[in-house]
Amino acid sequence: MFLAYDQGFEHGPIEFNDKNVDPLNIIEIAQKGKFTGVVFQKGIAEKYKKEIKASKVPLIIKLNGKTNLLKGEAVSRQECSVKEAVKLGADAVGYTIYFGSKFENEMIKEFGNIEEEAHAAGLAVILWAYPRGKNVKENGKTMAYAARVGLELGADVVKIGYFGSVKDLKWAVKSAGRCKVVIAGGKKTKGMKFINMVNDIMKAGAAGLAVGRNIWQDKQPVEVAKSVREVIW
Ligand code: FBP
Repeated sequence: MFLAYDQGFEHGPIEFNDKNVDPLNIIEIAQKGKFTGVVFQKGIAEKYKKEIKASKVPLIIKLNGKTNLLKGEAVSRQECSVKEAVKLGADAVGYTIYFGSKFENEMIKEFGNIEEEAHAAGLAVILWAYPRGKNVKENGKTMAYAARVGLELGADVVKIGYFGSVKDLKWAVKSAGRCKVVIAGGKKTKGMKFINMVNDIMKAGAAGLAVGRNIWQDKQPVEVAKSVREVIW
């Protein structure tokens, strides 16, 4: 149950309100919501190190990122080293690959090096696996492919999207073998939609979630986290 908070980088502060724009608010939600990991970029991990440590929530540092001001083929390059993540107290590192982008080979290469270095340092490795590019559709089928490549590249956990089919997700989970599958949340939804999705993905055999907006954009984030926990455990 990972709380993702790299959207300020990926989408911009347009995602935030007065409260959740503050990383301290997210650290508090992660702690009170009993998340098993919180995802930050290195800048937040460094500036809020003391509070993150005190929260005792395991830290996942995202090693690459891109803004959505960049148009064209999807590419996200490494901007934080494994060494820096270790220094900042990370328990795991995360990295996004856009499979099918014309730059996928560069991202695969970077991830290959990260995986070796992180495992040698005793960190877990999480792959954000998104099929994305001019000629690629992001759907249940391509997600299974992305999940499989996660296993083959040595990720411990692969994070993929969910497109509404339990059957497709079951196949993605099977394709990922011993690499655990977690699901991204997407845009904030209303009513029970999010919790119903959590139900579905657990039925499909996913290990859990790595979500952001459906938690911290809610008026009662800790309550939503509790409902999620009740489904997962
Ligand atoms: P959300 O649950 O808020 O969608 O977060 C999951 C996540 O993978 C984030 O870690 C990341 O910032 C974002 O989605 C990227 O979304 P996209 O690539 O669709 O813009």
